[in-house]
Amino acid sequence: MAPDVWEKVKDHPCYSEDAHHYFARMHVAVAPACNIQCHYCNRKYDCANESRPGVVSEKLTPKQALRKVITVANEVPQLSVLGIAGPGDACYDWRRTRDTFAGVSAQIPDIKLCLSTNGLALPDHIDEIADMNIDHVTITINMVDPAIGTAIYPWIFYNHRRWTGLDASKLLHERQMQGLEMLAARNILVKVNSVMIPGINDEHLVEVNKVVKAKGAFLHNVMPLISDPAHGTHYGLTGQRGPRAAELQALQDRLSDGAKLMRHCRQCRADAVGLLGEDRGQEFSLDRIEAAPAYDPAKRAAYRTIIAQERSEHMASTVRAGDALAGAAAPDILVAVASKGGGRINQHFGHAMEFLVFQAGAGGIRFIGHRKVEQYCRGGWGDGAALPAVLTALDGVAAVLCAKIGECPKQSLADAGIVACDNFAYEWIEAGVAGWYAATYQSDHKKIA
Ligand code: CLF
Ligand code: SF4
Repeated sequence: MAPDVWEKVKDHPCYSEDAHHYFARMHVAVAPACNIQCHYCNRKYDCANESRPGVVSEKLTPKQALRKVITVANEVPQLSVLGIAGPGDACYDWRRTRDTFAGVSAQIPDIKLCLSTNGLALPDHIDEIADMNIDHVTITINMVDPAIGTAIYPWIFYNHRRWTGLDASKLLHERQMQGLEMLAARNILVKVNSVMIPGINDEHLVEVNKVVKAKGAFLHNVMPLISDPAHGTHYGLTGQRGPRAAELQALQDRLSDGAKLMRHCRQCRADAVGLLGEDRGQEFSLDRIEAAPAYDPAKRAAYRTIIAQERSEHMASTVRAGDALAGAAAPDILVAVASKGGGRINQHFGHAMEFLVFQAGAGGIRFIGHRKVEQYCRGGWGDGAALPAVLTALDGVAAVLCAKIGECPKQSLADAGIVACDNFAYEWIEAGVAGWYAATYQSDHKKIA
């Protein structure tokens, strides 16, 4: 990767898979107005482009957002990115987006600014985006064929009127492509999010991937449709299903030659705070934070110094672990890892709300995604009723590596053909995966660290 690009992505938890072990993002819901309707969205809930459905606890004014960002920056040293990601559209509700970013970057100049948009209003704001040093823009592009768009977008609002049918999808498509090209021409990194909707655009996303890559997208993030009648969306109410984990993975594997793929997306809430996969938003509601906090850069600066050293050790360990497996005469298997960040196997099985899944084999070790689960341990006791769902989520996984696991869940996993192992507690993830793999499949295994 070119050094100037690495400089932009190395601390961004979404644009760099490695960074997501160490750095956190926060979203502020300041731009509630939207200029299109997606069949997967009900705006009483978070923007499905960038979040899992769930009510946004608070919509904020730019001033309230600044208060919240300063508080989080003082309390969460991992914070590196401020994102505006719904509900609503950051470019359509531009004045609020611009005022929020301007206020925050005046106080915290090193924070990265990141916005997410459906793209319709994007071309109108490219120069301001460039002037504000916004290096990261996500456009949700679900189709490059407007005929397919008619099954996703019932209407758009553009040029003071509402458009429907093919006309609406054509306009949206043209504006998305125009915005993508304009950003790429200014060396602003564009991530394209696509919602995978089985039977509607799943096959078509192969073409989307090719087109957005050709137009300069840096990263492509294919996210599964989340569809539930309780969310009140058109798809939810009409029975449109989302893809299964295996379908998503199969599509991602087919796209691996196209635009670089993001596989660690957590479909965050639009008011999420913390590392990807954790959400500390409730700790920072307006009623819990000071009226006029002053920014103190000390904690973030100290964290960065420590993490730079940790990260280089982690990277060296990852290379060694991959080398150790290279050419292994054993099968490709999936290993799930319980981690609460920092790149280590450092979470108890019962505390995990998700597992990171790695493929290990002759090709080395490759992160392929995460599986969300219900937390098994509830304040000191195991919730046996949660285990079947955990086992379902771990379908296809050969082993679970964690910091600690009790005999009861260990036996349940064994009965399902999954080995649970805490021998690699607190090791780097890849070293632990390689160590377990070698001990299991390679008779002449050696310690890999
Ligand atoms: Fe937020 Fe999006 Fe910026 Fe990240 S999220 S605006 S690029 S800072 Fe990240 Fe969350 Fe996935 Fe989005 S994990 S939903 S990709
Ligand atoms: Fe909802 Fe976002 Fe689509 Fe607007 S762009 S309808 S807020 S998912």
